[in-house]
Amino acid sequence: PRIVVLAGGVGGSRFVLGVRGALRARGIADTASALTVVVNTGDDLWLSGVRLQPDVDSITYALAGVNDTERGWGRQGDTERVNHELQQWGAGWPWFTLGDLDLGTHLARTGWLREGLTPTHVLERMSHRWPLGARLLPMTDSEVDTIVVLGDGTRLHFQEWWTRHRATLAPVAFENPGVAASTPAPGVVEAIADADVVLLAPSNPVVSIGPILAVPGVRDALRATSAPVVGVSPIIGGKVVRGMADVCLAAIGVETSAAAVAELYGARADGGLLDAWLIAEEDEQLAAEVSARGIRSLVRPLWMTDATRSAALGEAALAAAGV
Ligand code: GDP
Ligand code: FO1
Ligand code: CA
Repeated sequence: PRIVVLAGGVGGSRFVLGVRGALRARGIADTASALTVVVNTGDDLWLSGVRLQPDVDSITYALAGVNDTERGWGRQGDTERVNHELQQWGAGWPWFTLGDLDLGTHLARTGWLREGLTPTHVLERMSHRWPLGARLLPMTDSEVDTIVVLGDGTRLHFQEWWTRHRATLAPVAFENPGVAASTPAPGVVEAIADADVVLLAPSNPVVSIGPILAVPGVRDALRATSAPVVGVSPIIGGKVVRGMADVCLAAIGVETSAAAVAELYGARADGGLLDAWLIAEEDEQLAAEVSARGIRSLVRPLWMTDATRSAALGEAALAAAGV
């Protein structure tokens, strides 16, 4: 089957690993031909002269098996010698760590961008080092870094809000300057149109899936595809599993519940995106509410705590689409 996954960083990479695992369990060896991942680039940033793509790197490292699973970002066993030097110079941000191995990625990427390669081409090039078993596409080749707007009008880069302030400053809006003039990266619309199933990973609906959907043309492609669109809830038992997605949801007036996120994405029959929505066993009581909104709801184990459970979730999402 041809599968497209829309994904952010940690939740996205766990889920993509699960889908790849499900394909392998079905005996599909060439998973890269079957699995396309459209990755959020809304948390990207320039820092100390290099371009960072946190969600792109989280997924790349996770598929390669070289990610730091405890922190949820960066490379396993990384060191911080260069970061220490940068801090001594007063360069970069004191609350933001650039690991030595991770910096190698940023330098390679930035060099290629400077040579004129697009982010799509850079990611294609970076997909050759390890057998990732998936084709990765950035959502767009434009820079559309997320800006967080506070109640007093202060505007700060998403990374400062998220890592320095740990989402403790109440946001009133998330903006992606330039997104209205952006276009989907080459291959994104085509992949969605040609898919047998489109999966919305259990990623942050506001700052991971939100920016992807904000790229003009993506929503239309999702609405137009003949493939079923199946989402997986990032909320389990009324809680974000990890991270601060609840603060993001509150800022846009959405409750932290599996049903409210389904409503945010909307029923396809009703001008929204979803044909089906996977909710956790802990949220079984919400199934009727979701179904009443015209979204087929399926109760499944949603914890991606190990490779076996993640693959089972990947299989459940594919099965929900009948593929
Ligand atoms: P980020 O870009 O690193 O913030 O990661 P994502 O946006 O891809 O995913 C973050 C979201 O993943 C969190 O808000 C959680 O709600 C969700 N998440 C993390 N682990 C799990 C899990 O095991 N199961 C489910 N259903 N959601 C998860
Ligand atoms: N998150 C942190 O909490 N602290 C950091 O110092 C940090 C550094 C970092 C460097 C590269 C990278 O790709 C990601 C990094 N992250 C860090 C994670 C990142 O800020 C966010 O978790 C994501 O952007 C949210 O999806
Ligand atoms: Ca992210």
